[in-house]
Amino acid sequence: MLQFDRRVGPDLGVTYPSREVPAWFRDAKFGVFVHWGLYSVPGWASPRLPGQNVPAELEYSHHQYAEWYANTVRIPGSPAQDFHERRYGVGVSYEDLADVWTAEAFDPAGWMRLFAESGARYVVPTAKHHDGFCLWDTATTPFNSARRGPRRDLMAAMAEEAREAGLRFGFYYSGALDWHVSHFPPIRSLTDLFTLRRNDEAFARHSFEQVAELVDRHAPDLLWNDIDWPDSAKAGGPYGLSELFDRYYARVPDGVVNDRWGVAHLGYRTREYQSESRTSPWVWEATRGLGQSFGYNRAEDERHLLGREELVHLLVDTVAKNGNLLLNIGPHADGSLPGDQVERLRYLGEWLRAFGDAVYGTRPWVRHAEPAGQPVRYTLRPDGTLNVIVLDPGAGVLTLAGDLVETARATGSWGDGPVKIDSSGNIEIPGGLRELPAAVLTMRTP
Ligand code: FUL
Repeated sequence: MLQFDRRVGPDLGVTYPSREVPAWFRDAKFGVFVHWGLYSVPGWASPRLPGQNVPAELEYSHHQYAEWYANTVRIPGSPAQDFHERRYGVGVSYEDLADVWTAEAFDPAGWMRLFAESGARYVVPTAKHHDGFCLWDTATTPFNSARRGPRRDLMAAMAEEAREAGLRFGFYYSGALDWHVSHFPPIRSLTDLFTLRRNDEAFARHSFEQVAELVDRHAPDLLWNDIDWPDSAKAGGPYGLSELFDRYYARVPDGVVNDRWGVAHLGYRTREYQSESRTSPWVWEATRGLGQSFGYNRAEDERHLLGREELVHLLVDTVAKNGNLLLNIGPHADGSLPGDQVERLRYLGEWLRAFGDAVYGTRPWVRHAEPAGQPVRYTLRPDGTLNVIVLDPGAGVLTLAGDLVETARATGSWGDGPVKIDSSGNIEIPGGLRELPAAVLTMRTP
């Protein structure tokens, strides 16, 4: 599994002041990531079951992320190359696929309504992934969705509809990797990943100009950069990274950035297919696909996807540890959303409509869980109400930690009347809550 957590660059003698993560981001808790691009046309990667590992030397030739297709397909003998030749024929390049991508079922208003209904408070589509194909009408390259394929400024449509649906809008951008303008051999290892990338001034300017276009046009609430930033821009100067941050924060004073710029400017930390083990003092964001890829992977099925209950538990666990969940959706190339992903979003939305008060706007409590015993997670509401989120309500009984029993006796509630609690501190879980993936007991803070 690839991990790119917390990359901090060398000391360049330039200060990138850390800014406080804005309250809207801390309160939002749940966002939808969208990996949709040219890579959704083949929409294929070597499928990998949850928890299944491949030897390190096969990690890239059998890459589990479908959005890496443009790289994987160039590795001789890779399963993706085989898939590509069978599907498109020898001699058809990845970039040729730009002309067959029509996105005819793209319904940005429908997407955003669904994301809002699923309980998300922000959305982060990929503006440009490592393949270099831009999903907006850019002056920087003709390799973009207004000139090729969909013939539409997809980012503009998404930004507008996101806001219409009441969502904050950010975008993902691949800062130092662009396989369309950089001519390197394919990446085959983690070392390659950080060496086969552009660091020169011309490329730094290219990245600056691309992000600046989107910042100026859409005032994004969030900048989600990936795989670092060209080194030559890190020490300042025109088209430097600090100039980009200044421009961004001038345009969006309560904007926020992530931690993947390769400099010591930590907006919030990211974790990919991974969690923190306990409450983090840093605001962080867990991200993963519903399956094992971000981009749509037609080789995946139900076995590769996170279950509905697991999804609720993932959100709750993340929030209890001071994190947000940025859950990824991988649309089909035509813009329709895979049914199994939609179904999970709806399920989460239903749970959040009932129990959102235990999630949105909360902060971590003194501990996120109990070291042993029944699985619960804790969050604290702004008014001091403690949420005890029970992850196995089907057990029928909740055995509270000793220090909570008296408070629960005095102030505990399942939402409709006082709790039934016996002398050893066991609480009956009402029948109507037992079928749920998680139920919430509230009480005043002890
Ligand atoms: C990684 C990328 O390489 C993946 O393709 C994906 O975009 C993930 C969110 O970040 O670093």
